[in-house]
Amino acid sequence: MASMGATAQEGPNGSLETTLPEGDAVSTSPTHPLGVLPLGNKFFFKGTEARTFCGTFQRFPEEMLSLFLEYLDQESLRMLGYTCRYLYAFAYDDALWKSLFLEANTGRFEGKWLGSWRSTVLKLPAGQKSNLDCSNVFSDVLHRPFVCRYVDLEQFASNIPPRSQIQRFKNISYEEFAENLTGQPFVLTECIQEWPAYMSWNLEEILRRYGDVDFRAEAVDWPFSTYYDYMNNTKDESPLYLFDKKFAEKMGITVGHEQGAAYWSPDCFGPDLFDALGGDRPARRWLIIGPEGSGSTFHKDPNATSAWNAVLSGRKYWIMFPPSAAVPGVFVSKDGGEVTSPLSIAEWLLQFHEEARQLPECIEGICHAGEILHVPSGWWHLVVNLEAGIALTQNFVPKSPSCGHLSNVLSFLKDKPDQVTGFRSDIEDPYGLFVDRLRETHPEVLDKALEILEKRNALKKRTWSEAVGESKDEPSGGGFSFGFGDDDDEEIP
Ligand SMILES: O=C(O)CCC(=O)C(=O)O
Ligand SMILES: [Fe+2]
Repeated sequence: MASMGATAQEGPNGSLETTLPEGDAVSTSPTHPLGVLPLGNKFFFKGTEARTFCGTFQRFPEEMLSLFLEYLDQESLRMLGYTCRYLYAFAYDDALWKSLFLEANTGRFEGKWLGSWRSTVLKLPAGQKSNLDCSNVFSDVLHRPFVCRYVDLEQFASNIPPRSQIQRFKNISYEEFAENLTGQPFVLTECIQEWPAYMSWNLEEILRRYGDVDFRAEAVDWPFSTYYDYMNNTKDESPLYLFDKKFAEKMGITVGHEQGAAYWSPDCFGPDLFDALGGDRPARRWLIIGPEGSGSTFHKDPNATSAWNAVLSGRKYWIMFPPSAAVPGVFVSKDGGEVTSPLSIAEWLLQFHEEARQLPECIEGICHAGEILHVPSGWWHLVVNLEAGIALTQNFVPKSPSCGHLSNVLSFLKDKPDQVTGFRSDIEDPYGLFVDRLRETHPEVLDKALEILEKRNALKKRTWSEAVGESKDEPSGGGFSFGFGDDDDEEIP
């Protein structure tokens, strides 16, 4: 981490300044708004540390102090902050105010974004800045998010080794996709140029036409005009990301090949087998808008679906790994249900990018405006916006001769019902429903996918029997079946 390698020097006005070792991962960033410095700087400091004056709180390690403050309400947090400089710096931490905002504003937010969560919660006049100098506060807890906020993202997106460069094609046919590419990430560079959405949407145009429309951004619903103010004036380390699945209805647009549609799924991706579910299908499309530095931490897409992600404006850096890879810094529960990546995007990039790039399975690339990227089912991906921008994404179940992707989805719906997402709550058995509908619409495809599943299960049982030294004829008793944690280990693309 940069903050750890930082050293202190006397600045021109006698104050301490942070200088970073040459080649460090951080750009020349502005100083922390309160002047807080990384913890290590205290060893070079000759004056009296602010921490000395915070009474009993001195006994708390800084991580614990910050956790404690999460339990305070607005008024207590504000008042505690006025007791001394050290606590002021901690109580000023905008992540705490973001939580307070989210607790207090569960419905539609009618107020104005005032430049920080603290100012917005306390309704402080925009532009009012604290002039309390906290340059004798030394804290990695407070300084690290600030360093991450100003990290130069371009360094991670450049010098991609040729062997891990994502494949790029101008355009491809459905046959090429279905036969060879359903299991490969790739970028298409000339495929969405005809979309009216690509030709006419930009942030200002969306503001002009849909400024009053509420969009979902993580846990909040904000009119686009408020989100626009936010994205143009936020210092959040992990900016709130607009991710809305009802955008088409809200914007009054149509999607598909009919006259007047704003965009359509490129022909090369072929049919989506979830269409067999008609109105009972799970959520499939999202509008994504965010500032530079926003993005998605490592995940696999829902229900073992594949996806495409089209950049209408801005630029996205993608780093991807195949389903069975162990991604550095990402911890997965045994059933694959819980992904723990306790780090923000910038923290992950700073700590693990170099190591991840060494792995032979690593795939990386930049998707520019006008390009579309394919995410095969089960692939891990982290995505960061190198510039503010707009994207459209759609998840689907590709139809391919091998039927491997359909079998992945069927096995996910059947074996991981607690991880299935996006279906209406009244649909109790998504697996059963999907099988019934496929039997009506695509019987041969269904049979082939079920056959693959059977073979896969038999292979698992055999592997288990061999592992515990049983012969094939003497399976382990009691109908016990062994799960390998993640079915994707044996993904058949
Ligand atoms: O554009 C992005 O941030 C990526 C979105 C994504 O991975 C998803 O929708 O699953
Ligand atoms: Fe995704």
